[in-house]
Formats: sequence, structure tokens, C-alpha cells
Amino acid sequence: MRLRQSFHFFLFGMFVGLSLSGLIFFGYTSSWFSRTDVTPWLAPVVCEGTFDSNLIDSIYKQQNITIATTVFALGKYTRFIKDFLESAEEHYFVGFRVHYYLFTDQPEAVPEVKMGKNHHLTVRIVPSMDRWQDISMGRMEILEKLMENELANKVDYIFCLDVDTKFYGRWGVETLGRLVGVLHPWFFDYPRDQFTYERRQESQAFIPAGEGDYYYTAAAFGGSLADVHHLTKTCRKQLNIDAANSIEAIWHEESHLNKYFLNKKPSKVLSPEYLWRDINMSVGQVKIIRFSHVAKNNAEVRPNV
Ligand code: 48C
Repeated sequence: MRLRQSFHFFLFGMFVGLSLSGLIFFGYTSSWFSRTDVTPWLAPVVCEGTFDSNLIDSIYKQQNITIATTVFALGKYTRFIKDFLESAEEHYFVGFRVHYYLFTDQPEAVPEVKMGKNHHLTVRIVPSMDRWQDISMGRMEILEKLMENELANKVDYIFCLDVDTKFYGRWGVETLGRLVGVLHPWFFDYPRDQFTYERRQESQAFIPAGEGDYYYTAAAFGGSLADVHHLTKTCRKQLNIDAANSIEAIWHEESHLNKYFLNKKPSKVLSPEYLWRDINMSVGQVKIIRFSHVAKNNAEVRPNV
């Protein structure tokens, strides 16, 4: 009897061993380990085909969420507001409650744009600045104070977007998460050593060679209010330290954002579908363009070079 039992035990062991090695072999050969729909820390990388729009909409519809969305349009960038808002109303969190905060130095230049159901626009006046770098970097402190003084306990999520952009496809609740970064459309298929991180140790945005996960864009980021508040507060503090030390990171607040995401990994990463190069660029590796920079002549549209 004992012999029979140990034989069965042996067979069972063989079965488990073979199936395990089969799985490992299958996984390895089918590049299961090098999946592109998750980060090394297993955060989802959202792109077409990784989510079911109807299913995820029905799930979030059961929650009464509000998404704040900030955008800045100072100087000649006011020309981008109309396309930004009109295209957002077609594609951005359609059917959900959205509150846009538009910061500008020219409120009179804000065009009339018809807002959809549960979509509201608040225009805020901010002082002009004569360096586009200061305008761009200055956003971090303005966002930090907006969240601290006005949005706490009023909104669930926030996204901070560039205005020289336009929506071309769905941007929905699949993008919601605690801390959300967006892959930069010029570097998502580059090796890490070619990322344009800040490489000078004197800057608070410094990332040494051999470190870093992705190169994130500062043209789009978001997440829960608490996490995005902490992100903007940290970037603001670092920008101020650099300014006191007379150093300006290579790509301004984007350098600080990348430093932040190095230490505090995003809980969700959006593929470059969610911020493509200007629309005329070849679509190439993305299946769909949802949101994109628009072609512009920087020298003509910025107050300084
Ligand atoms: O509103 C302005 N006006 C300017 O003169 C320069 C920048 N900006 C804001 O900063 C816009 O919201 C821009 O989208 C953002 C910085 N981003 C850019 O200029 C390009 N997308 C890199």
C-alpha cells in the first residue's frame, strides 16, 4: 500500500515540476516578463486595448467624482484656448463632472465655449511674465495654492495640462489614479541614457546617470488631490532652492517632475497616446492619438526666446 502511495506522490511531483517549468519557459519565450503594459513596479501603462471603456465608465459612474483640470494661457498662448476647450468638451471625461480652472493674464481674450453637462469653467487672472520659462515653472506654485486654498475636499482628482494642445480621441476615467504620469512623446522609445534629465548635481532636479525609469512630460500630469498637491509643493520648493542658487534646470519644472517621479513612482502611467507630438508628426508607434501638442512657432508665440 505504501509503495502505491509513494508512486502516486512521485507522479504528482513530476506533474507539478513539468507544468511549472512549462510556464516559466512559456513566459520567458513569449516575452511575458518584458510586458509593456505594466511598469517595473507593476503600475499599469494605459494605452488602447488595455481597458474596456464601457466597463470602466460604468464603474466610475457609480461614484460621484469631480475632476479638476488646470490650464494656463498667458501672453500669445491665449490663441490656443478655443481649440483646447472645444476639443476637450468632445473627448475629455465626457459624462463626468469636470471643473476647468483657466489661468490667464488676459481674461478678455478667453473665448465663449459651450460647456457640456456638469462641465464648468472658472477663469483666474494671473500676472504676466516676460520669460516663458518663468510662466511654465510658475505654474507649480499656483497649482499648489489652488489645491491648498480651494480644492481641498471639493474635488477627487486633478489633471494639469498644457494649453498648446488639442484632443483628438477619448481621454476618460481609465486615466484616473492616485499619481499619474504621462510618457513624453519624444523619449518613450529612447534608451534611458538619452533622456534629457537634469545632470548637474547643483540642481535639486539632478538625476545621476544609470538612474530613472521613464522620461515624463510636464505637459500633462495628475492624480488624487493629496498626491498632486504634494507633487506641486515639492517641485515648487525645489524650484525655489535652485533659483536661490542661481541655477535653472535644463527643462524647468519638467526636470523637477521627473526627479519627483523617480522617488515617488506614479501609480499609473499613460502612454504617449495621451500626449503626442504635434499632430502632423507620423503616428508611428501609437495606435491612436488622444491628446497632442499643436504645431506652433515657438519664437513667434513666446515672449522671449
Ligand atoms: O501660457 C503660456 N504662455 C507662454 O508664453 C509660455 C507658456 N505658457 C504656458 O506654459 C502654456 O500653458 C504652455 O502650455 C505651458 C508651457 N509649455 C509650453 O510652452 C510647450 N508646451 C512646451
